[in-house]
Amino acid sequence: MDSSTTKQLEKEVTEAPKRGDTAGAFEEVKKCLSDVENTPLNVAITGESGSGKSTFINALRGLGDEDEESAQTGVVETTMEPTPYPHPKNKSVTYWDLPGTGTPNFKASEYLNKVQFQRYDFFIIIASERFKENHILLAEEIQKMKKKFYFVRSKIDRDLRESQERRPKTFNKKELLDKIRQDCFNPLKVNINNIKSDSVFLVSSFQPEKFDFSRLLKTFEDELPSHQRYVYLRALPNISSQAIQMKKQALESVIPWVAVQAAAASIVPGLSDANEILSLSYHIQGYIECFGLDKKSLSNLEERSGRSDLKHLMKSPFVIHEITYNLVSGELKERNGATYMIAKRFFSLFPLLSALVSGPMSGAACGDLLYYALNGIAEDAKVAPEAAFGCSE
Ligand SMILES: Nc1nc2c(ncn2[C@@H]2O[C@H](COP(=O)(O)OP(=O)(O)O)[C@@H](O)[C@H]2O)c(=O)[nH]1
Ligand SMILES: [Mg+2]
Repeated sequence: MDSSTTKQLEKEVTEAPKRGDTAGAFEEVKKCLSDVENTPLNVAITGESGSGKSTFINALRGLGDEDEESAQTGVVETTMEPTPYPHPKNKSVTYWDLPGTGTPNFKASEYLNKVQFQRYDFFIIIASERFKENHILLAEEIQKMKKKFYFVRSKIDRDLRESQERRPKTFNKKELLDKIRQDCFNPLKVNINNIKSDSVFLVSSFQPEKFDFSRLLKTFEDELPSHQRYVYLRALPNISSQAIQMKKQALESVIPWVAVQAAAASIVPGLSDANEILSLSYHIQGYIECFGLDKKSLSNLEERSGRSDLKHLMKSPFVIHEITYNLVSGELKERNGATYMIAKRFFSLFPLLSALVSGPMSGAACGDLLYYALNGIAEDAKVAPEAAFGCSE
């Protein structure tokens, strides 16, 4: 959650109770959380037909070519319209597959108008060989429109493989990658103002755990406006333990607020204790989906990786079992002893609210359960990159 939202919330929850409006303060927390979770993020992916746009979009969405919701790959593009691909678990994040740029008489400004450039928060320009004039024209035009763009050189695995096959004696991976990077960067450097050499990313959508894919994901995070960072991070694919860690930290940052909101259920008139458990269950289920550990995603991963043992490697009770009322209330009771550990941190953040939410299930107890659940779920998620790509990094 960005700092201005946090400040606004803190102000509201400090002042509302003074007006005798505790329920109003909790409403405000609820509204802010919902705004943060529903902030739209639209990313445009453009480049020539066949350059690997659709495959890259699937990798960003954590999907394989054969998953149900994946974009079709290896097909001739028939549409001249942008195609939206919402993130399967975070519907406010949408990746847009734009029509190919490789047409003769390509006019960047016409193209951008046609695809409604205002709609996108930033652009990814993909090429599977060198960047050409059309790519540069497009970047210049995007720059004029004060939007950000990133150059992605796709199919790096293929370059390495082919080079190794053709020149097995002299093959040098680092030299080849440096050469590709330079070849990509040189024409851009001449034409595009202020472009830096690290703004070209070498990726393989078949092996996103390798090359520059992780650096690309981190760069998006660093350069996004803070109010969009949370939805972006929640939607990260599990390609590495670094990506899993980034996602975990984002979810962790809102736990105090989620916990306060959950615990508030027992003191807001008209709501009962049961709402507390339901609210906690809802958020824990959200973590499971976010990390792709729900039944369907896990089965897909097992199928893709040809491994049938993944479910047995899971340790978190929330991943192993169905998330039921009894499971969550049982874990909450069991965890109560540990509450003191986080209570300090929690109370120091929200002295006023925590004092208010000190019923049988305090805000601190709810927060503790959420930290515990998130931790275990993120740990279990680390099997995903290993299973999908055969290595943990
Ligand atoms: N080796 C390799 N092939 C890729 C990669 N990305 C895409 N491809 C292949 O390139 C072809 C075109 O990919 P696609 O994503 O459909 O391109 P689009 O037309 O730009 O959407 C397909 O056969 C893909 O399997 C990659 O990272 N590595
Ligand atoms: Mg395509």
